[in-house]
Amino acid sequence: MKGIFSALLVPFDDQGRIKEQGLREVIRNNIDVQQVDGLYVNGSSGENFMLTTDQKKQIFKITHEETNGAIKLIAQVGSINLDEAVELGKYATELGYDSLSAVTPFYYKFTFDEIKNYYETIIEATGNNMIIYAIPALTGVSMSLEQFDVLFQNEKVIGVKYTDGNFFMLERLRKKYPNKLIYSGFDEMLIYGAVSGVDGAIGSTYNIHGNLAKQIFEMVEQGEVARAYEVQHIMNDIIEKVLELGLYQTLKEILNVKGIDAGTVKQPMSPFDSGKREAVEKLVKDFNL
Ligand code: NGF
Repeated sequence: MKGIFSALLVPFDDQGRIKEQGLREVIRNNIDVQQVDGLYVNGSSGENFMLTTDQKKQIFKITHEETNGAIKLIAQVGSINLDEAVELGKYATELGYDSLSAVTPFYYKFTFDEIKNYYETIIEATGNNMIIYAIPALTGVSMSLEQFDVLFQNEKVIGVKYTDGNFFMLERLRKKYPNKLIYSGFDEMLIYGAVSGVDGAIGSTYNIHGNLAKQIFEMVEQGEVARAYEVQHIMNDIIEKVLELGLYQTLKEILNVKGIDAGTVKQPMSPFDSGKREAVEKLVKDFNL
């Protein structure tokens, strides 16, 4: 369960339907070209929170089928509809996903006891392992070290996907929990996570440059931090441009330019602005994506 995981992008048509063949192409690119160690399925990058339960199941199924055991699979099943989270957790577990993950429940100001109960309910109903998905910038839920302590007491809680820039907290978690899996969440900060001793990283941009992320990770493991930093500079030149042009739209357009059918994003997100196509073509060419 260690290494670089792409947060899987999901191709949609302009009616918001999943493009199955395109999804298979995006998965193959991750396995064959980016050579990532695993996929994080139905996360933010999969536009999960805009999908129906059936669509989420369809994505779990196609991904499981296409990967066919070649790489590890984490199923993000979190939802503020706990019944849905349990249903998806059971579904992914039956398919054979290596672990579940669930975003901290958001929108309402849930108490910590409610958050704890949410995780325990999914774990008890599925019997599967759980990776906490902490992403305070989007959920507004920022957990303290003491709260992580409580959740980590459950041995089925095997780790955390930590999408935050609080490296003090990351260091504290690493020191206290050498045996829990910690995944770094912000791709543009991968090197800091790697230096802090994370077990892996999960991110959207690895769909287009997972190979660079793997280099950073391996170089840091070999103590070659200066070289790793050079690669992070390259990765961040790409990410900076992607963020400027629109995150998921541009990642998909990069894949489209490369001949992989990544489709478009789902409404209410706006589709890629075709006026920016030339900038994307230049990015693909300049960075040999
Ligand atoms: O897309 C976001 C939103 N974050 C992702 C990642 O942490 C979560 C990150 O890779 C994710 O991809 C998922 O749950 O599916 C960023 O896209 C990347 O660092 C660019 O900022 O915060």
